[in-house]
Amino acid sequence: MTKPLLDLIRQQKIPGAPPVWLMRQAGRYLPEYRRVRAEAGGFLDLCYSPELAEEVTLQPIRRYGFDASIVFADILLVPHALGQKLWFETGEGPRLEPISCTSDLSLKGARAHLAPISETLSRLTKSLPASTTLIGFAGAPWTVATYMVAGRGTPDQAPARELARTEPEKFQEIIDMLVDATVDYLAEQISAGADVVQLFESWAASLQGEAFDRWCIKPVQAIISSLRAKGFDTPVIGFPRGAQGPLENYVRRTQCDVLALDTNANRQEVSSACGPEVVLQGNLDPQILVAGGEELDAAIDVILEDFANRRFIFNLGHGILPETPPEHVAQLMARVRKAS
Ligand code: 1CP
Repeated sequence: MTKPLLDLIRQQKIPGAPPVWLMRQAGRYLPEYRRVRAEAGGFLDLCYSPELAEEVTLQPIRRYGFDASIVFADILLVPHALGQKLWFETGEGPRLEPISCTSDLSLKGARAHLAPISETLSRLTKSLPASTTLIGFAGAPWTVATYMVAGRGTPDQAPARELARTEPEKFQEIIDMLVDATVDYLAEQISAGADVVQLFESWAASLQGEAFDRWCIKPVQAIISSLRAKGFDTPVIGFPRGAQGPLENYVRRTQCDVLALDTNANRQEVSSACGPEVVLQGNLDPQILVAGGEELDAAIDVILEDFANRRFIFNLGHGILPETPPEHVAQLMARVRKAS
């Protein structure tokens, strides 16, 4: 049995209907997720319970038959594994005890701390349909560091940008530690069965020029080259959301295999700038998925047309919104699968 999404990345063939999955395809828009989440107690309990995390990972696959499944976890488990305090405020989101250097952090216990996520992946290799590609993931270092330094999500990432500007050596130590932890974490995920891994750079937009190069490109480049040096040829999806510079430059420098486009990326421009060896992923506006109806069908058709002559993976430009009606996801699947 072959895996259409993995095959698409590995081979140079353009298929009829593109493979499809959606960022945040497991989550609050699904009633069956909300039930398991309530049973688990807290969000972190869910992430660290392989049996429950396996179940919520499988839920959207059962419902919609996506071509890929992304392991249920969170990008903030890495700082947690390094020893930073992490908790989720109900209705608000993640909170960390802010740090400005690595002195209270350590790589030592990280692998053992993150072992439940590998266990979830290993269970999924047995429970997923044979045609479903299994995706592992981590946050890219800059994005994870923005949460570590601010202690929470911020609109402009000011605390991390400030630290990077005023104390670059200290900030570099945080980034270097994240690079090491992420290489180890992804290597464990691949060994446990991940076919592909995605690096989420959700806050690429707040850095420009040299800062973008130093804090976004170089760490991702270091992660990918370390994985290759360890003998892993697993495809890597890069997702520099809102990145200002030319995206073909990001691909060339980081050596990611797939470039995930955010909602605002210009498909035709990126498509002509990136060679045929680059697989693109994206980029339906999650708001249009909430809207549904003819507007959704039309938006899907434009994406299919823009990418018709190249290898691409259908996805959203960012995660599914919690208010998304589940039947709109079924509508999307029917529309994308009908393409040929
Ligand atoms: O049940 C709940 O209330 C928790 C909501 C939730 C979920 C379902 C959070 C909290 N994380 C997740 C799972 C998750 N997070 C997955 C796996 C599920 C899937 O995709 O099917 C993944 C890949 C992530 C990645 C993630 N976490 C990112 C990168 C992607 C993105 O959205 O930009 C980021 C920035 C986070 C941090 C985070 N975790 C949760 C929230 C609400 C946030 C954002 C906080 C903020 O910026 O304020």
